[in-house]
Amino acid sequence: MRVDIISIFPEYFAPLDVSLMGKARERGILDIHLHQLRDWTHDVHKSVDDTPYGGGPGMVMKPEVWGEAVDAVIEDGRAVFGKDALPRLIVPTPSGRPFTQKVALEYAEEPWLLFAPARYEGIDSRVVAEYGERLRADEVSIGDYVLAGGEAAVLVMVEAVGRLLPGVLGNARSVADDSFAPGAMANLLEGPVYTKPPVWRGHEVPEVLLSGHHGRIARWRRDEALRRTLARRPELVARLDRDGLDKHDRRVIEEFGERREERPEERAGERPEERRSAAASRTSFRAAPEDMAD
Ligand code: JD8
Repeated sequence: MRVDIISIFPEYFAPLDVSLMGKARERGILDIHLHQLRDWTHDVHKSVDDTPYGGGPGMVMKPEVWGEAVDAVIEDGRAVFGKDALPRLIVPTPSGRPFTQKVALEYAEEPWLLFAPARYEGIDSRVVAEYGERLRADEVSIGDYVLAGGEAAVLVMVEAVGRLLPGVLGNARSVADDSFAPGAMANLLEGPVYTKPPVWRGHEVPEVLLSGHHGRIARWRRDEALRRTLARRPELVARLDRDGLDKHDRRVIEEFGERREERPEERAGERPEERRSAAASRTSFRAAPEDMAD
């Protein structure tokens, strides 16, 4: 996969030289090109921003500079992909569509991504409009908090996509096991993990994990993942497809609800919306009569 990144802080992407992404580049699986946006300015101050039309705080990034930069980088890539090739343009912005594991899996199928991280108040909106007529241009957000610029979001997305590329992750872990990945544990949070020693500062590793009984271990891990998801992300449980839940799952969800009712102190740190949605997820999973059999 080819990845181009245009930024006024290309040095921000030094982390892509190390660890998993660094190895993916060494192996030629990931081909990352960094570009300094100011290389497409023509004034002595290398200006990339100007005051916002309509007034208001801050500065907006100039369309002409981004236009020249994106056009030049597309020409670069066409030397590799062919004269009509076009990248998928990805513009991080707090007002973008959520970047999710599903979007990461989609991007991992692309041969060529072009990231346009901005600064200031963002890029003149005509740039995305202009390129949106010629290629797939996505405005995406990595989360409901405000960053100072798009670079950190690009780092997040390149790692989330890069680790999905064939040959990047050792076989120690397959992406199929990821939280939020399609499949059995889809949309369940990872459960707790442990390694040696069996006792640390008086804290013991759960006995079942030392039992060697793979069936019980798998069951325990699923239960823990369910409980953690119910406690921290009940809206994800509500999204679980009911047919993917077995009788035991439904009982775990039921008991979680009961325990909450019995021990409201457990809910001490719980935010009202968590309380409400936990209640919601419980009712929608009220155990079916056949579950209560034994
Ligand atoms: C790109 C400029 C800063 C944003 C005025 C603060 C993504 N999840 C996310 N949070 N924030 C961003 C993000 C913030 C950015 C830019 C992405 C470019 N800023 C601006 C508007 C308000 N400042 C993001 N993805």
